[in-house]
Amino acid sequence: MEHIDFDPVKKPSTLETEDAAPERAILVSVVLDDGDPLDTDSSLDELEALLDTAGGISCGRLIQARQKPEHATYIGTGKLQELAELCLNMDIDLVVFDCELSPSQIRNVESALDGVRVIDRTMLILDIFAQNARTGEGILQVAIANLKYTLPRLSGQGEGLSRLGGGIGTRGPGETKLEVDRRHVKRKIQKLEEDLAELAKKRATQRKSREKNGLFQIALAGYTNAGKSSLLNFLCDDSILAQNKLFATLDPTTRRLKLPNFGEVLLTDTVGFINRLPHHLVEAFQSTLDEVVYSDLVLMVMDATDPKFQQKMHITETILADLYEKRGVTPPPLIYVLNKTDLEESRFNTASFPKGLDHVCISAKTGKGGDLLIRQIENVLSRAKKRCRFLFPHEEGGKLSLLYKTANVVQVDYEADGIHVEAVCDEKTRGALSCFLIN
Ligand SMILES: Nc1nc2c(ncn2[C@@H]2O[C@H](COP(=O)(O)OP(=O)(O)OP(=O)(O)O)[C@@H](O)[C@H]2O)c(=O)[nH]1
Ligand SMILES: [Mg+2]
Repeated sequence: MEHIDFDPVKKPSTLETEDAAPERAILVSVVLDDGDPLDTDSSLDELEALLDTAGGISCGRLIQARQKPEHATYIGTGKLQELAELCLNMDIDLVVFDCELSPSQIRNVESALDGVRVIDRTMLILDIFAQNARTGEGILQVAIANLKYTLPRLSGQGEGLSRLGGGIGTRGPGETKLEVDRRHVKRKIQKLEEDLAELAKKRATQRKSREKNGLFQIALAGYTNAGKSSLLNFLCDDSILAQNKLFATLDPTTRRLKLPNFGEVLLTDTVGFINRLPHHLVEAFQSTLDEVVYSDLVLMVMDATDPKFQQKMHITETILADLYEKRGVTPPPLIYVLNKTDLEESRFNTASFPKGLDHVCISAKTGKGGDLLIRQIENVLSRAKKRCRFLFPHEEGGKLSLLYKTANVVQVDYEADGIHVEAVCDEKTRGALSCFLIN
């Protein structure tokens, strides 16, 4: 891969300060009646956890109820004044808005705050992703999301800065600095996207070859910090990074897992979800999210101790449904995995979980419920696709077309006794061709 110059996105962590002391921040929220699944306090709790993950500390919260945001500054003038005083009195470095701000809103609020930086929820999430990206693919994905976020905001540098020179003579047809910058960023995005497409192609090929080998693919999905990586570690006896930080995992990790009554399968851990996940990130992470979309079974891992359990379950389901729809695939079967049930606080959510849904209560930490989960996985997979061998008499060769249409044909051998076929197929196809099945 050609060397990529990350200049326009090479910003150090937003929250890094020179003396390495954590930045002191105030969180700001405007309560709007916009149907957000998380209430203001829970959303701010989440913002505080994001800030903590990024290395900052929350020193206070400022909440304002409004029918709609103030156009210029998001919060009203009185609140802005209050915020300025708080910042001054509490020695604040940073203000984080729990929403998406326009460039001019950021500029206007900053100019009222005298040296305090202002960022929004998306910038904070992008910052954490930038800190946590490890592999080439992760770094590319974050770089693209960052640039796409930056592009419409380039105008935010102000007319004076954006224009070459400025003043008489610069207002004619020629190209403004802003246009040059935009074109530069667009070209960067295009280049990065080409590189990413190469990696995505490789990933798709790998997935196809795993499919061809007849290995089932199970994906761990769910809210960030639910315990997906811990569950992979428990099931596969591994030690990938699991920690009480948000978005600890960005890059998919795949491990082999031997199911006692089923054989070997592949288990993939991937990036977690969050409320109002920036859509540039979802787009950029499409190729890693495809590990979930094209799996044979999804384990939806949930933190059963979370007071906002139901809401987060809904958020996760919505994100998954969007991904399936975008790719035009039928959703794979799903098992709800209620994790952290070693903790007392999980009681309420496990007891009140809807009866009709396939679910298992486990603890990735203690291993409690692990056997049950394995059995449940085996049940679902046996109902799904299986690697089978068929023997068709030569005169029934036409039946092969059904297999080609509905199954993954792994191997075909024309022998004296008939056509030997190995294929991975679902229950329906197995049923239709059951008289040709061998073993
Ligand atoms: N008590 C308890 N803690 C758990 C359990 N499973 C995970 N944890 C803790 O929950 C935190 C998050 O776990 P991870 O496995 O990193 O969660 P994740 O879903 O992979 O999170 P991201 O990759 O950041 O999206 C860690 O501090 C784990 O130790 C559990 O069953 N019981
Ligand atoms: Mg993880």
